[in-house]
Amino acid sequence: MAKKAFNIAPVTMRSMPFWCVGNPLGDPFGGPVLPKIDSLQVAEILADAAKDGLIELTSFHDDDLVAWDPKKPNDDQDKKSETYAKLQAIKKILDGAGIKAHMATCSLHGHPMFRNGGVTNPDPKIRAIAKKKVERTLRIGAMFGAKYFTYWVARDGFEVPVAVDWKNVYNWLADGMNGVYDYIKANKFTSYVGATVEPKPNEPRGHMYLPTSGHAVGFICGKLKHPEFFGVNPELLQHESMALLNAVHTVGYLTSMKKLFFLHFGSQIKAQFDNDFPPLVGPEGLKETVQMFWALRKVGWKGVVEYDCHMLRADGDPDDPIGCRKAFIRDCTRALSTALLLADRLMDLNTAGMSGAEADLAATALMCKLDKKSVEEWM
Ligand code: XUL
Ligand code: MN
Repeated sequence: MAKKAFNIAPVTMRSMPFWCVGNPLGDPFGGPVLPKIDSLQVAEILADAAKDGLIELTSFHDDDLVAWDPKKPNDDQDKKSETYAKLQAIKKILDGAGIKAHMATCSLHGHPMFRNGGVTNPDPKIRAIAKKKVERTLRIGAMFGAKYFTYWVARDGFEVPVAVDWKNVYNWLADGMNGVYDYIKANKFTSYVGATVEPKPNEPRGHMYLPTSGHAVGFICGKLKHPEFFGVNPELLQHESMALLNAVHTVGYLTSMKKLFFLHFGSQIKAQFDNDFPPLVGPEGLKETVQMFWALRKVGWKGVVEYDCHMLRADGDPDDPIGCRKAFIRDCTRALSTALLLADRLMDLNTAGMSGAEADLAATALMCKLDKKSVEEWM
């Protein structure tokens, strides 16, 4: 019997990006634990996960699929190129497993030429190259039927405030985003229903130009020519927790502003570097994660949850680099279902007449299925 399509409120579909599966688990203090695998192998792993009913969608950076050569900005359009052949081969694998592309994002962080920014680079020549790279990514996204283009702040940021051209920097950023809209429309790329900003407070830069969801919404509404086309994909718990913000607050704000387009999902220790722990993994965040899904259901939001995390470096198994990657996908989906089940227990929460402390304890008791009597017996 065919497995029922996944759709458990508020999550309509689950997406696993290429870069999370391909991640070889290096960090600033040690090299990769796993061999880097080719994008065709990543596609095969994703295809197996889809066949096992664990995911429905995927996403990618341009560089996750095919190499980029700035001297060949249009190689994706050349049907005789290696790039074109590889993109088609990846597409065949994904199509065969019924995996659709959720979003495409442009890597403006990997190449050293973008070390001082992509679309906000003070050098107009680098900004022009970044624009071409974004356009190539938009074409690749269209080839895969991507619904969103995502801009995450990447290296658009600074360490030295007095070195920033504050008069122009947000105009350059707006030019970059307006260019995305114009290119999609000029080329009639109908798969795109919108574009998103993914805010992050720091890392890789000391400070990034759109550090929080609040900054992103203000920028979209205040500076872009087509604010209705743009929304936010916050990365929760990670990016907002790095700035000590709360995920329930973030989704409450973004849904109220009608700007929550989809979620990036993982786990995080507050105020640390971007942990990108798998969802619910790590010492913190169970309550916040569950209450985030509770809040999303309460406000009636429905949408895609995209894992954006990697397996713990300690869990990487160099002797089984494919198997541990498959286990990682299963763990992410198991964690999401765990959070959704726990959030479901909160739906009957009625805090009328309770103090704040009573409401919080009642929510925890409900989440943990503890009845009042058993708790009182242990008091
Ligand atoms: C970085 C991050 C990115 C974006 C896509 O912290 O989250 O992976 O989601 O580039
Ligand atoms: Mn992300």
